[in-house]
Amino acid sequence: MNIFKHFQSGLKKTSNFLSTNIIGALKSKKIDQETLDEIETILLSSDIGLEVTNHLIQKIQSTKNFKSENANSVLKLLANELELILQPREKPLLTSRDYQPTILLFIGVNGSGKTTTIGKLINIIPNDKKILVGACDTFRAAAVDQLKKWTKNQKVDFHQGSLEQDPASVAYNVCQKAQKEQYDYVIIDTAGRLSNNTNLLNQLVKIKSVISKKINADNIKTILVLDGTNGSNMVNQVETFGQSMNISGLIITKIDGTAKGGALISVAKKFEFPIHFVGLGEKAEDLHEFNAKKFSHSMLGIEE
Ligand SMILES: Nc1nc2c(ncn2[C@@H]2O[C@H](COP(=O)(O)OP(=O)(O)OP(=O)(O)O)[C@@H](O)[C@H]2O)c(=O)[nH]1
Ligand SMILES: [Mg+2]
Repeated sequence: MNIFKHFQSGLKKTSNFLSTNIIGALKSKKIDQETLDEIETILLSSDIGLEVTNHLIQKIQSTKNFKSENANSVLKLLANELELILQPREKPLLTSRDYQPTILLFIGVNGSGKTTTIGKLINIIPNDKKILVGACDTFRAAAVDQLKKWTKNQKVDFHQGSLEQDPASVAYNVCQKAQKEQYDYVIIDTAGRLSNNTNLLNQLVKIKSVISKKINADNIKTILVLDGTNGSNMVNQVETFGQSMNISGLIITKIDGTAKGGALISVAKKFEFPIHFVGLGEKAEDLHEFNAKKFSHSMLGIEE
């Protein structure tokens, strides 16, 4: 399957919702105020957000000569506009300039997809890179096992502490090992489930501060993983984590599980953080580098 097909299939729920309803709204009608109102409601229902929705409606309004049979040109116009908004968020997570070791610290709320995304990412990093995965979710044995399983399948090295060991001390040991044994990438998984947000954030701040004692801040990338099915709640999560942690970029998962894929656009509009990857399914091959064109066009169910 080519990459565009992966995006199309991952965004099927959103594109079915958007294209079916927009085509329906345009059927046998000129584009009058009633049609525009209908399209506005559809766009808002996909969590695209008010600001972007208003912008899109204005664009449709200012483009004359749309006839009733021209639903496809409306969808194309919307896709092109969304692509322009998303374009600045494209930025690869890994670059040829990455230092040895580069630390990828994964953070995010419980169940957002951190551990699964790390498993998928290992699959993508070129084979000539030496990778060490550190399990800093020391609160649950199952969390360590879940991560270990991904690394075993893909032959990368794995470091775990003892159960309930301070996650920050595990992170410290992982960084020490990586420096000594010259790893290219260190991927650190953290727990999302703590008794409350303050505890979670304090824990993450501590992990990062301990890592910073060993590794230059420029070589630490803090990746916030967001669950795409959380819709506009993702915006709150970026704000909350952003207050305590210096976020380098985002990964948005479970796009395949929602008809509200438009929420990614709200996030892209509100924050300048790069969106490195999107999760389009549960399997190892379902993590894809974020691509504005493929995302926007697949979202509206049209060819590139
Ligand atoms: N459909 C789909 N499911 C996903 C995707 N990414 C993760 N999941 C599923 O989401 C669930 C939670 O994922 P985890 O990776 O365990 O989440 P986590 O952030 O590590 O959770 P905690 O360790 O509890 O903080 C699992 O069942 C994953 O298979 C995705 O892109 N698509
Ligand atoms: Mg986990």
